Amino acid sequence: MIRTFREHYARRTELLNGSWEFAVDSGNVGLQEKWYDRFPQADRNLYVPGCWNNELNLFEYEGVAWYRTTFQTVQQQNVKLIFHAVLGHADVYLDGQHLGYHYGGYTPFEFVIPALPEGEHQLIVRTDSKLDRLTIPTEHVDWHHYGGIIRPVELQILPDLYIESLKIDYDLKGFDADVKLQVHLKSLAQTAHTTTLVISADDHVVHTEQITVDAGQSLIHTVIQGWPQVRLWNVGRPELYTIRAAIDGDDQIDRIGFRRIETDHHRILINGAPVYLKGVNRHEEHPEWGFAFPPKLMQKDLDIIKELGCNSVRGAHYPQSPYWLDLLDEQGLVFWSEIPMWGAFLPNETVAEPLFQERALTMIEEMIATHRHHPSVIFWSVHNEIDTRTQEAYDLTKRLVDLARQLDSSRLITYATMHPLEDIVLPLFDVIGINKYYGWYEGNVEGFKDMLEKFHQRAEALGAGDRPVLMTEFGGAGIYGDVGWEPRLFSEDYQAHIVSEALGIFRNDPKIGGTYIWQFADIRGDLKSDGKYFRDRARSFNNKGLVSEYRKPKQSFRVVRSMYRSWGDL
Ligand code: ADA
Repeated sequence: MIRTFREHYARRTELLNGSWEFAVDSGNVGLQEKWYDRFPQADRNLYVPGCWNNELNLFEYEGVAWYRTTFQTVQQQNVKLIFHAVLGHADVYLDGQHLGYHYGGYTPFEFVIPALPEGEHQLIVRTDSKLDRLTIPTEHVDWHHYGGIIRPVELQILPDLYIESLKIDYDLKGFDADVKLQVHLKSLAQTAHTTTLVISADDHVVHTEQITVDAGQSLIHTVIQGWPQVRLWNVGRPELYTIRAAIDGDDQIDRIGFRRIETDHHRILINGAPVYLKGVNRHEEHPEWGFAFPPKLMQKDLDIIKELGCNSVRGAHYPQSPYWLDLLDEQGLVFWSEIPMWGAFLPNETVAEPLFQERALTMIEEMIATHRHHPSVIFWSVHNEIDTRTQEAYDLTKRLVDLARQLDSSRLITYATMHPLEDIVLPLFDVIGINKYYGWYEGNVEGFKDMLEKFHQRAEALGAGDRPVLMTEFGGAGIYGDVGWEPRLFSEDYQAHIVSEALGIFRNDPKIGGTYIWQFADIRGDLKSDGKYFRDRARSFNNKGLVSEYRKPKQSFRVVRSMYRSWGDL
């Protein structure tokens, strides 16, 4: 499942999920030997979507690997292949031809193949999960960076005139919305085609029109309408609209929710009402599935997060599955979406590199294109913990922020800083996220008070004193099952102690608009945890979860639940 609802009724779609042939290419000989033509003897079959680092004897493999499957067309057909997410570098070959290359990991890319002949087709993907100084994330990152085709591969059959995309924007005044619907039509035909465009909202037709698209042309058709008295999407009280654009033989469905996002008096306002954000950081990761997180477990993660009393989730540290965001849309939780630029050890030379910057800009663009219709998403975050004390970071940040604003002015632009007292980028943002670990990496929990006092003064001095501040990371490790009589380091007791003390301090600071505990669940740690970068990776896991990697609650979960639940949403 890609979404919780169907995206097409008219278009034929099929998931190429299942058993694909798989071969590791550690010597990187596949390209010279043209594996894309004659796939080698496969090492084994792997289930797609999946991560190879969960499979036998591939636990630590980082590098190149090849996947192969076949599919059938019953007549000559226009075909679209959508890769909903492949980690790292991906080269796609169809019947021995290179279709294209994509770099990234958590966003879709696609190819349209007009008039593909009838018969069996060989689809090959070369992936490379290797991290280096210019990948995003770079080689120094604090999660296990898996390899593989982590989200579904989809095959679609397109008519000669098809809908390339549907984009919906709106302006909201009270309960009245000015809605802008943009239907992007594409022709693969030899002659002009006239079709009837029908747009409906929740099964009511709102617009019908005859449209002609010339042979081989592309056309963006815009419809602007006033929709009075819309139902508003609110935290805890979600209201969704299903929008369908249909032409003869094709359609595209998406969902939106109407809400206005603002800030005032250090609070996030949704539809004019302040909402105190009670959240956790969630990696979309599990010991058995890696990043190929199955929908059933997303539902369970959400149930646990709701049980905890949260109204918000930070998607640490990359764009998460559309299915997950659909669930948040449906349940009325708000989401922080970010690109995987994880910077605690990111050198300034890397930050200034053109290739690194281009990759980051593309990631922003793809994240916004993929998630723009989800009402749950209220923040676009451009990076996490890069060295925002430097001019290099300022210059890159400005480019990323400008692009995000240009692509979507309806959301708040933010980031998470680990240098709150020296940071020079504060004024660029609508909202500021602070990551600090008093009581764990530095000092004791009381240290937050002093740091926050100084931070507020500094923000004021830089002209950013009015921004809501969110505590986007804090916490400490608690090894699941390690409980005792006193709060020792690494025990569940100590973790519960520092998390609850910190929450109390933040709740009493009127300039803090919400809290995201690091983190929801324990995650597999960095492969190269040789002690050089991290000091607390027992079991090679990041053990700061409120629940274990198998989602069993620790003491901290129970303590946070009683606090979050008693706080209300305001
Ligand atoms: C950082 C980082 C997280 C995680 C955390 C920790 O703040 O953003 O990804 O590494 O620290 O556990 O130390």
